[in-house]
Amino acid sequence: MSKIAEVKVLVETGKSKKVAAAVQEALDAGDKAQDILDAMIASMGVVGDKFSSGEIFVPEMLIAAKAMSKGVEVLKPVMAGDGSSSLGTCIMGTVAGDLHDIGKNLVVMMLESAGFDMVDLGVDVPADKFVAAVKENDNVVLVACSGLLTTTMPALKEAVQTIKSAYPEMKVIVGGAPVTPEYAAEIGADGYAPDAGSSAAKAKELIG
Ligand code: B1M
Repeated sequence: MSKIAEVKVLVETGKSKKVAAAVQEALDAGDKAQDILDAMIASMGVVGDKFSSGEIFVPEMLIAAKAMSKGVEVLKPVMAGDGSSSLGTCIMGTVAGDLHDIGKNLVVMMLESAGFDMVDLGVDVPADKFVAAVKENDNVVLVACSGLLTTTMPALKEAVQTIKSAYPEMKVIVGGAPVTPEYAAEIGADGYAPDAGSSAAKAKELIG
């Protein structure tokens, strides 16, 4: 089995103690960080499908998520830039009622490597907390909101609208599996990105 295939199985089966070493071995064997990341994201898709079909339950999803996070930690220094240039501060969080953080963490990593100073508010972030963070931090040029559940799409809308009503000129980017470009536009976001990689280019474009 290739090292990447091994990483994929370890994430799918939630072997968090073994994932970091396997990711490091894949890197040492010459596999690209992006390919390893793509394999882990695909694993989470498999985990989600198994959850949908009733084959596994929330605890197994959680264990797989922990395993993926261990793998991402190893990739982080490899994928991150030198962070020497600052494009300004970006506030990021997963919206209220939503506990999914892997996608958010990947976006944080990519925006950081693109040159943003990231303030990560974590998960389950109420709309007002985004606004407070804009107020409390220097040189905020962007707010990034992540939402993974169809049930938290209204919270995403509330976050965007609350930020925009407090700071009409503030650029807001949104994303997450159920979010579409059309929905992003409908709720008043300035930008949308389908994945962490494209979020960096979109964020830079937004702050112009
Ligand atoms: Co949950 N979960 N989950 N879950 N979970 C999903 C999302 C689900 C699709 C699974 C399924 O049913 N197939 C489903 C949502 C269905 C829906 O609403 N359409 C679901 C459900 C139903 C639930 C619960 C309700 C289950 C329950 O309790 N009955 C519950 C809700 C809890 C809550 O949030 N209140 C729940 C709980 C959990 C765990 C806590 C157990 C765990 C999360 C742990 C954690 O994050 N630390 C979990 C997990 C692991 C998943 C799956 C399996 C994996 C999520 C993930 O990390 N994917 C997921 C199934 C799936 O994704 N296929 C599922 C990998 C990650 C890299 O992708 O987050 O999509 P993603 O991020 C992508 C893009 O979306 C984008 O970039 C990333 C890729 O580069 N992106 C952005 C994300 N944010 C962005 C922001 C941007 C731009 C791009 O700009 C700002």
